[in-house]
Amino acid sequence: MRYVVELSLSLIVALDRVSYERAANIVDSLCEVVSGFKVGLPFLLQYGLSSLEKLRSLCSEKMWVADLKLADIGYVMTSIVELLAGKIDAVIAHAFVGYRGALDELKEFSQKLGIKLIVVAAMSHPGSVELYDIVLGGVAKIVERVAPWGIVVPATRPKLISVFRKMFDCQLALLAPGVGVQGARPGDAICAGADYEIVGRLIVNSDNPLETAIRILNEQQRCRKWCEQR
Ligand code: NUP
Repeated sequence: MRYVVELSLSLIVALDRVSYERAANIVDSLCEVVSGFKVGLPFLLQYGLSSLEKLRSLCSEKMWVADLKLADIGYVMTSIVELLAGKIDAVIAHAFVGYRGALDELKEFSQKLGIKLIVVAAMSHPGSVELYDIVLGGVAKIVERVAPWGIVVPATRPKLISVFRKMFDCQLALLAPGVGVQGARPGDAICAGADYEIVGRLIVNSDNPLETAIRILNEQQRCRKWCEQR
């Protein structure tokens, strides 16, 4: 894979509605060029935790994110994470449940297990502006208090990514979904300060996932250079 070694890998592939066989092919062929893979309820409810373990074994050196968007009391969120121990590297939770009795317990528990905590700071779909953006200050305070490994920010609204990047500087990783089908162009979120772009359907439903992934990485690289020169 010589033609990608020069590229920094800022891509996480979301495996949502995809057959196990296709997911396995994608994981196998993209392992070298991505930072990680993300699975959520569509995959886990259909194929189960044992399939996740099998899939992960095809590319265990990369980051595996469980996107369950946990939003519950601490006791329940930690019970869920306990079931994922050893099977994933990171877990996504919502911010709006707050710190005390929720994210405080989740942070402590996931840290003990060596699982990275990622908190949703704002979402990529249009309805996110109906609530998340209105309470941005409150969400930011919760994020600051939790001090997670990373936050989810919308690739569809790069200005918001820049706001969070300024707010948190280099203290957290910024992961941006919304590229492709949801409308954001590959590289735009990187330009705004995101560390990773999360891409699902654009790659998963393409005729040649590897080629598409490499095109996205090239685009990210081009944007990175262009942004640095601005
Ligand atoms: O705000 C968010 N938007 C979003 O799309 C937070 C997310 N975690 N996601 C996830 O990113 C979503 O659950 C899906 O797995 C992926 C985007 O998929 P696609 O639109 O690239 O197919």
